[in-house]
Amino acid sequence: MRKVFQFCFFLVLVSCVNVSFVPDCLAQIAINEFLVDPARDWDGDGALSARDDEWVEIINLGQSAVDLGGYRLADGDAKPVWRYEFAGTLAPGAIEIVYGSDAKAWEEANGFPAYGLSLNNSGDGVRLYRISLADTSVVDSYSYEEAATRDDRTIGRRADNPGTWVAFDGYNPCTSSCNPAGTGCYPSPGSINSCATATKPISWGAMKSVYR
Ligand SMILES: [Ca+2]
Ligand SMILES: [Ca+2]
Ligand SMILES: [Ca+2]
Repeated sequence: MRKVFQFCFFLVLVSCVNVSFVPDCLAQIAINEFLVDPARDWDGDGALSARDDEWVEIINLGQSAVDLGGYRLADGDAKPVWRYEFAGTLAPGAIEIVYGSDAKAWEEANGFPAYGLSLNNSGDGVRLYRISLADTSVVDSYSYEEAATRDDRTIGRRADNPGTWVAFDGYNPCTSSCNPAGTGCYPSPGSINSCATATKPISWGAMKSVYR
């Protein structure tokens, strides 16, 4: 029995060490990207709203579909105040996005104050919980500082390395103060966090060196 335990422990250890390639240590359903401080009409209702245009994405990092019943979002409060509960099924690799306006509608329908996702611009947290019978547990969470989320910057997981978080700052390039670091890439609401349109400023000297 002891050897079996040791072998299993070894497997867990190996899988954790390789988190950058095989995200076994990450929850199957995880926070993928979020926007705290909207400066444009992200939910497409024609109006800019500090509440309604916030958004949070979740992703299924596993190999099988997951029933999202019981998965809920909260902000960084020590005692969770529920902002949204997911429903339906999320296929492997699929992403679901929740706008502040979706959270507001859920709150109104379920008797909670209509604060939307309630992600404080000055620093807060995004937490994904799962409620299963009498058990409520944090599945994934991320605490952020103000700079990395200011005016249309998002924070999200790298698609090629989900254990690493970066800032998607294409609309509002980070200076050295961003934590996590900026990428120059744009936010990708509802889709894989891509860097295909990276536009980090490049100096004339660096550009000339490419053609030498
Ligand atoms: Ca906010
Ligand atoms: Ca809007
Ligand atoms: Ca995305």
